[in-house]
Amino acid sequence: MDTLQLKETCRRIRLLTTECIASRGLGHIGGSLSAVEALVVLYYDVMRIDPAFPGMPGRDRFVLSKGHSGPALYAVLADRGYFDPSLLRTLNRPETILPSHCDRNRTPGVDMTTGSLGQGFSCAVGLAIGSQLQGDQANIYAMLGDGELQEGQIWEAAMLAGNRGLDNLIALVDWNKMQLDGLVEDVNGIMPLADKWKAFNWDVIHVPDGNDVEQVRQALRQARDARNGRPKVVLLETVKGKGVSFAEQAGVNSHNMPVTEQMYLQAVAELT
Ligand SMILES: Cc1ncc(C[n+]2csc(CCOP(=O)(O)OP(=O)(O)O)c2C)c(N)n1
Ligand SMILES: [Mg+2]
Repeated sequence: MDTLQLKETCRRIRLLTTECIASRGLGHIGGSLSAVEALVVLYYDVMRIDPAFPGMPGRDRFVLSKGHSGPALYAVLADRGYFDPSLLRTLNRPETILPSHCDRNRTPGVDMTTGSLGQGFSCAVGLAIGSQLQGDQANIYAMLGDGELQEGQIWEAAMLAGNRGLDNLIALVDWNKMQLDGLVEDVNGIMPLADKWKAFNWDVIHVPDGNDVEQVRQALRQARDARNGRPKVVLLETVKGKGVSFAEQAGVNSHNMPVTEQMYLQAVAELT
């Protein structure tokens, strides 16, 4: 896909994500929209996957450790052909295959059940070790929230991955500077972020604009192609609520906010 096609895909994914959340009336729109470029680059450019064969042995895996951003992943999976996009309007309803947080037993294409912050990343480290033991060539990608980095379990997993030199593991941090009810630096700061990862024996790739598909693509390809005995972390500076004005303007309040059908139509008008 060229840059224009990737940008067009991001626009479509933002609409599908907003539609999905609007069908339920509220949801985690801020952290879903900030992650769109990274998800699109992974699923349309970087990962070795086959939507017709979600369980393909040796495929690359993706763990959305910030599992509350499920709607953005569901939009990508539907758009990629894992399931019918009309199901996006069943978010979090009884019997749905799309719970608000990711569940690998319910949704085709979801590789790990997540939602309890911190835990998904440990599972990703386990997948990376498992892949190496089996001798396949898979890469394991895990997306973490910047607020999620306050979880102690993240650093236990990071330490193990660094010590084991898991060069098939690529972490992405959706560094939108905000968590549930405040700025990350006000609540429990994570700076100096790059130095922390380096101290755990990780290679760090900094992306100044994590909502620029071309910057994200270059960083993720670089991380994927460097099998140098060290895990990689891609720090993506993003904007919470990116691309939909009411979410972007809500800032911290976009974390889990009401989204009506009328607001969805407003997003359609903005993004069309
Ligand atoms: C262990 C745990 N504690 C609390 C929560 C509730 N919770 C859901 S999202 C969130 C804030 C996460 O912030 P961040 O990781 O920055 O996510 P983003 O900004 O990308 O939405 C919290 C506290 C949770 N899901 N799991
Ligand atoms: Mg955040």
